Amino acid sequence: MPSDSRERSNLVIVYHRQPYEEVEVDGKIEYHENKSPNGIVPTLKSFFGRFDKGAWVAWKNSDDPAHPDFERVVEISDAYGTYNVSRLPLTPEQVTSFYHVTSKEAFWPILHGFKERYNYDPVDWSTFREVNWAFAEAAAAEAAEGAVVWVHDYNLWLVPGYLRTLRPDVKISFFHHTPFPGADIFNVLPWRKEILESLLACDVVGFHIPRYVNNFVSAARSLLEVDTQKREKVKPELNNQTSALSEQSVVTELAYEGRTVRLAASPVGVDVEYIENLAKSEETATKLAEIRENQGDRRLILSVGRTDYTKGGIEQLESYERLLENHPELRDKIQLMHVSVAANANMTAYQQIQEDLESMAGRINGRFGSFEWQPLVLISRPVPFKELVAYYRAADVAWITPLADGMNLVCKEYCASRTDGDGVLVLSEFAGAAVEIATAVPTNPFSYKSMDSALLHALAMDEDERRGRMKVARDLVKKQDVRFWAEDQMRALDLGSDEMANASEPA
Ligand code: GDG
Repeated sequence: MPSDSRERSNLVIVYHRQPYEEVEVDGKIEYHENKSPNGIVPTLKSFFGRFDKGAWVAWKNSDDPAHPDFERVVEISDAYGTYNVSRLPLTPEQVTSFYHVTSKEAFWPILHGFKERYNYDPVDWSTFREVNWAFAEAAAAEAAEGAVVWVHDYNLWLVPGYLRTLRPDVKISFFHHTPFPGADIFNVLPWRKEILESLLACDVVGFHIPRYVNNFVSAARSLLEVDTQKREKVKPELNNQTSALSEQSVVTELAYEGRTVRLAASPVGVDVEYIENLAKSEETATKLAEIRENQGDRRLILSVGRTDYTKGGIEQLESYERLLENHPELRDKIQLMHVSVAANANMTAYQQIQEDLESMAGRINGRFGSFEWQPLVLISRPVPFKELVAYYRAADVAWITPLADGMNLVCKEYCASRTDGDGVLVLSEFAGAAVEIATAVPTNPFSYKSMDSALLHALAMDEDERRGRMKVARDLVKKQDVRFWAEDQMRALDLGSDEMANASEPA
């Protein structure tokens, strides 16, 4: 335990994004709540209310981390209470190396099953270790005796192992927002054993869906002496039988080196209440009327996602081009709005996709468009979330076709926005959400035939069927919302290894 007298926290969240926005007012920095309350950050913050004291660890750029020109730890008070934010100073070089290179160029393709895109050469493993160690130290410095430390995502894979060494007393939970591949793919990473050993230092390792849990077990089993202690039948809400990602049973407990590690599949959801309120607002109604007036009788197909090869944007535009070519009757009757926003614009892999999307969009519009009709609208700038909700409401079809996606929240936002009960969701079988939303029209983005026919099916669907499917999808999305996810992960912790060990010991 650290020796200074600062109050320690019972819940420490370690997440790369800062939980507030820094705004300069009259030359002074003020910390404001994030402008858009959409996303998981507000849900995570809402958990601070349940603990005596909370803390958040994130990084902040600094040219001289030994002497940062900002306070390392600040106390923030907002609607969620008062909590500490520990800002870990990292140089731009450290950020590039640990985040943009190691995490995005080496880990990301492997996590999503793209072995051929894996780039090992530029990885500086010692920097990755050093940054993860610094995160672990920052978390250890905030944690009270026996605190819960909740770590998020693969860029912090080594944090649990380091933290266990620094603070054997804390409970560690780690959540993966991406898919987790099986041993055949995961083991491409030369640091596989070190990563798995770190994850097995957790009390709980969390994933979106049972497939990723079982894949993790396959990777762990391939290299380490782990025993399956418990396996359970997958609950129906996570077992859409037609999905390529379905599993019948899932491992829920592993034993490793005398400890129990709980594995939990909890799908991240969206803030349905917030989205529904937006969807019903005056502002949305005005925007919706405007969109509909522009659309006239044309059907709107909407696709939203980050510019990333995993999201399948290129394959989608290829399908759209084929449809316009093979079905002349659709020309002038449909329009595709493809929102593809670059989150890592400075990375070569993403620049290439952006260029390819632009050139395909130009070709499609050039081949089929007219002065009166633009078949495809490509949007590369972020659309404000309120406006996005109006487009969700206007879209006859949401066409969400990633090649691989941990969960995919866009499809859930679409369902949550459809308070009118209409709209068709076409969803890739390779999005985690496909094991939940059984009434979406499934599509396989690796198959031309499946891609083209799913969209045709959606466009031709009658209103009764659309409403029937949307009702089931909305009920599910409402039930398994963002709070459900966080509660589920917390529940797994309550039954974590410490309690298990105590429970099995004679009093
Ligand atoms: C990772 C995993 C997992 C997109 N364009 C705009 C915009 N967005 C917002 C959406 C949605 C979010 O971005 C995207 O979330 P996804 O879940 O679809 O995808 P990732 O960013 O890849 O997230 C994923 C997730 O983590 C959670 O665990 O589901 O599988 O890859 O919220 O609305 N928002 C606005 N304008 C845009 O133009 N305002």
